[in-house]
Amino acid sequence: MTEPTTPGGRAPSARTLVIIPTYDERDNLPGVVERLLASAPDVSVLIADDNSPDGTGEVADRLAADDPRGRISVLHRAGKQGLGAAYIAGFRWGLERGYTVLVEMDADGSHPPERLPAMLEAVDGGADLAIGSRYVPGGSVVNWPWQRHVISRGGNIYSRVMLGVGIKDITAGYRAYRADALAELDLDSIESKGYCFQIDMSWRLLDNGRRVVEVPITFTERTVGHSKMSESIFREAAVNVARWGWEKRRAQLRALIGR
Ligand SMILES: Nc1nc2c(ncn2[C@@H]2O[C@H](COP(=O)(O)OP(=O)(O)OP(=O)(O)O)[C@@H](O)[C@H]2O)c(=O)[nH]1
Ligand SMILES: [Mg+2]
Repeated sequence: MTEPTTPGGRAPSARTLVIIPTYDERDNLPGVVERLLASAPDVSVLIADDNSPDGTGEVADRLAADDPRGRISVLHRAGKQGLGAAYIAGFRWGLERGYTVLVEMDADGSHPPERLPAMLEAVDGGADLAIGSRYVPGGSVVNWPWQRHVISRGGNIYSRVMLGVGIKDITAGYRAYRADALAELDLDSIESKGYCFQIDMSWRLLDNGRRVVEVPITFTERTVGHSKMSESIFREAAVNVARWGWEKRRAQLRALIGR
């Protein structure tokens, strides 16, 4: 197989930035960063902290200062503005600095850093977006009560039907993007805040004809800290997905009847 290369002739993942958004993750962040750099020693890390009240920002600064290879940077943001906004800021930071692959990873340990090499391999093999997926063969979820399974599975089926796409885990937040696929998006126009952001991003990439591949992961629910999932985040996803699906079908219908 001929592997796609960057202009310098290297594999796309040669310059990878892993963005970790944090809000009150003081006790989780050090372990995740340690596991990440053990699994993928050549990546750079950007911690995007929204001025966490629990002092995660200072923990991040310490991690950055202590890394002898200077692989860790910290983006201190003024206050809590949601996951989507933190990632958009991280994408911009990475694109400005010439990274060729940008990764989304939670700070709570749910996204196994040990699977990052497999995801980067998928990008090097031609994927524009590699999703760390719970719902393809080999993927799984550990430590969820049955209600969470129902909500997550239901959300994915709802999105698949509404949008008419084949991605099994479209709400997943563990992802590796090729920079050029991100660079062609209008990042200013992305307003999704919660996990709707993940659906929004997938939808935009597919609309641009980009290739999405799912890589199985074992997702483990956090054991420390608390969830930032809320009813408003849930509602945002439900309403937006219905709207995008409707707009797509209306456009298809218009094309069909020639107006
Ligand atoms: N910078 C920033 N990070 C956030 C914000 N909200 C959530 N995060 C981070 O985004 C990641 C995912 O958030 P979680 O609270 O774990 O959301 P979840 O995975 O749906 O819920 P859990 O069941 O608790 O795992 C974590 O690393 C959070 O710290 C925010 O407003 N700003
Ligand atoms: Mg989580």
